[in-house]
Amino acid sequence: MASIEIQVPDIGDFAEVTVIELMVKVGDTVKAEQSLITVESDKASMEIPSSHGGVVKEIKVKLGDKVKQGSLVVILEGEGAAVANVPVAAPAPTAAPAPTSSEPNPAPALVAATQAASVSIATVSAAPAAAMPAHNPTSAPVGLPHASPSVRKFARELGVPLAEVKGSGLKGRILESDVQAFTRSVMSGAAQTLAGVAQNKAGGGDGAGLGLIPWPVVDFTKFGPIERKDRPRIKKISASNLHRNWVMIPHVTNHDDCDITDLEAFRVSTNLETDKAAKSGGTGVKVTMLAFLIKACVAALKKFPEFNSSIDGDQLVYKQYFHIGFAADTPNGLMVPVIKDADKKGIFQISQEMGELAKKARDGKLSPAEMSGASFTISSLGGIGGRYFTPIINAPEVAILGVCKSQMEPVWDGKAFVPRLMLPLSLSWDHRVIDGAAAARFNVYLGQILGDFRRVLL
Ligand code: CAO
Repeated sequence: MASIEIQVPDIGDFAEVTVIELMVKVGDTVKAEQSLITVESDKASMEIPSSHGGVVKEIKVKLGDKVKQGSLVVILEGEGAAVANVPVAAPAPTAAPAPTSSEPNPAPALVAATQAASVSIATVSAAPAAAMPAHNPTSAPVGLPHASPSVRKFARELGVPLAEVKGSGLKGRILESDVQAFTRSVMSGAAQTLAGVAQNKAGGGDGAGLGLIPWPVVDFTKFGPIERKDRPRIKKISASNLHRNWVMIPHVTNHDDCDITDLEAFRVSTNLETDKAAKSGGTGVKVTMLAFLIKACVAALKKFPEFNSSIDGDQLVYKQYFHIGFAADTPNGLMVPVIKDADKKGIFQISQEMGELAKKARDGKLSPAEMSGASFTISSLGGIGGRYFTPIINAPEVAILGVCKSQMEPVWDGKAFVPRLMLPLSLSWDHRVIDGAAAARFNVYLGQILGDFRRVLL
């Protein structure tokens, strides 16, 4: 093994430059032409490359040092004869490096990014380019980011908006470690890019995060009179949740019909009894179809436990509790109160709690605790109308049941068409957890229970 001294080459017009970045550390293996340090004059920054390959034995400069042509930069341990004082080639300032990682090695040895070059880099970064991740900053950087060409290239390859990265180097210079830290914090959700913030503000998103074309910006007044109103706070919160759930969960919806003729007759007769009892001092709690649906879903969730689960990394969390959320339409927007421990409650108790929670929701008085902890949700449009719809799963749940208005329909009983009250069901499920066959079985089983509620006891 021979020691090889790497020195600052002829750097043209610059008598003395400052070391602003160390790009290797002792023990690193470097290749010939790999950049070792970045230096800066008042006009340009340059990377000093190695003339040889080898392992870094000693670094002879530190941040802030003034160096000039011939200054010793590092000592390498490498194969072959020791080559001392070999000047690397003269600096060859280039324009902005090509925006792809396949750019040729900078020849002959030095890459200088002048301020003018930086401008063109910034321009390239802001425009979508085929070979690099699209980044659409919503505001142009004020003052150019202070970073070496290699850090710019690194940021460009990752699609990191350099103007948004805080530099920890000398005079706020952005180092490779700053770009890495920025990327880590965005990936972990601790920070957001300006483009991400704008996307959230837009509600529909600007499409940049998904690689979509931008959301159309239309001057509606060109087409007719308009009125603008602020979106209610609850609608904005539920919009963000719905958008995330729609985008992140691979939804599939299975539609089915079930026969609730006997159940509805039972419900109506029960309510008549309740009315009579109320007249002589009874509780007067009216039972609703939704309460029966909650109870029937609990039975189906017990039979198909993956519908009562949540994804947690590589694991599936099977909940042994049955807290059922139900969508409630309120003047302020959609709210989802939760019936806790529905498996331990009877139809009357569930109906009563539902009535109280729905009223609180409409009055805007639901507490966060009353809206949290659901393991499955039901969205019923039965009191309104419609046939089928595709409900959006309420993350981190993995399924939701949509119910529409029951109708009398002619059903073939093998000999004749008979009038039966049919309830349309729409079950949306997360295909990462549930398969189509399981979803079809869930709906069939639910239909069997609603068709003959005695099955709940089995
Ligand atoms: N088929 C036919 N009729 C039905 C029915 C069904 N599936 N479900 C309820 N009904 C009837 C009820 O029997 C009731 O009739 P009566 O007054 O004659 O008894 C009437 O419709 C009104 O019921 P309701 O909607 O007030 O009560 P509910 O228990 O069915 O629902 C609640 C309560 C809070 C869920 C409901 O008021 C509500 O807000 N629904 C909308 C939910 C929603 O917005 N979902 C969409 C979410 S996605 O945007």
